[in-house]
Amino acid sequence: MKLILRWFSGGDDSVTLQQIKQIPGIVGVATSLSDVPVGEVWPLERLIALKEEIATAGLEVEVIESVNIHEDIKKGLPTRDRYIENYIKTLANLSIIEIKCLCYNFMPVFDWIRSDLAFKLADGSSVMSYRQEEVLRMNPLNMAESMFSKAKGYSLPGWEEERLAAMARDIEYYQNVTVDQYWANLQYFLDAVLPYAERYDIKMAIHPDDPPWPLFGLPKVITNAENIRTFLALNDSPANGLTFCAGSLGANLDNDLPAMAKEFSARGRIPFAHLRNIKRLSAQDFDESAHPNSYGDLDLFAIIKALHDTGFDGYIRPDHGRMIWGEEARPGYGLYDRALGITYLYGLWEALTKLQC
Ligand SMILES: [Mn+2]
Repeated sequence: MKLILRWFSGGDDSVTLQQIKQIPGIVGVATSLSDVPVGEVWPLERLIALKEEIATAGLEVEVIESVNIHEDIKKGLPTRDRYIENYIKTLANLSIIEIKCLCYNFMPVFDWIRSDLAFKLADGSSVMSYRQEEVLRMNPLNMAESMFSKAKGYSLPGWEEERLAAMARDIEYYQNVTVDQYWANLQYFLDAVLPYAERYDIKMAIHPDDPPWPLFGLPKVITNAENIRTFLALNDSPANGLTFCAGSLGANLDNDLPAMAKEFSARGRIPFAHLRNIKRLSAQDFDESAHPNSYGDLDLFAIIKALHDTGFDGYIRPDHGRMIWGEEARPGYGLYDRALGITYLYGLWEALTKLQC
């Protein structure tokens, strides 16, 4: 098991590699080249420079998060083959800098959604929050504007500008795409890419839909245990895996996270885990919360135990954190609370390891 932190390259992060290196237990970062337009090949020379920059700080980079998937692939358009070809070329370049795991998602149009990126709690900390009614009230295009205006000038992962321009047209398009067609489009992508991922020794790790339910008539597929089984059955390659995001999957009350972690980790299909907690306010409303069990509704201990018991040897990151101690940073990605969160996870893992001996 390796503990890592997400870090945004190219001067787009308030947190430095040196600060990350000082957090106990952390061996590396998950990062990306977020300025490469979706669908284009990631240039090898830039990847080599990125790896060097991270290595100079004494850290590893074995996880990329994310290489986003062009909308034409998700729509199943004839033009998808060109973008899939580029994706495979990017995989080849990633293998040269020895990337072992690639997190991606297959969410149509929008990436993750929150109604507030800095919701104030009584203790003065702020968190990202989700209120279903507020999201439904917002015209989807207003939502993009609202996400940008609350991002404090930082780019938001998954909310790339070139993607937003076509948003209205895309939402319209998906109204006529059935869930079955959407699964077929995902399978087409997997069948094309996974043989190369295997050859390059890169585990593909799909991120669940966040939140894990349909919105604005858009198909959502990576939402619960049954759908994840369907996903894994689309292609049996050992490179076909899941980013087990506790916060995303945990927003659905019906998801039994420890059982899911156990099942999919035992099958060797969880190369990467995002472990964070949420406080549920109702079936479709929640606040992100501090990591320890008593601060949220998810049993992080039981989840990490399920991973530990099944011989998990992938990567874990604390995912998002609250904003505390007056920190100014990209929403969800400050230094302080993620450092607290990862130290908690590190402690749980150490205790489980010692109890086993
Ligand atoms: Mn996540």
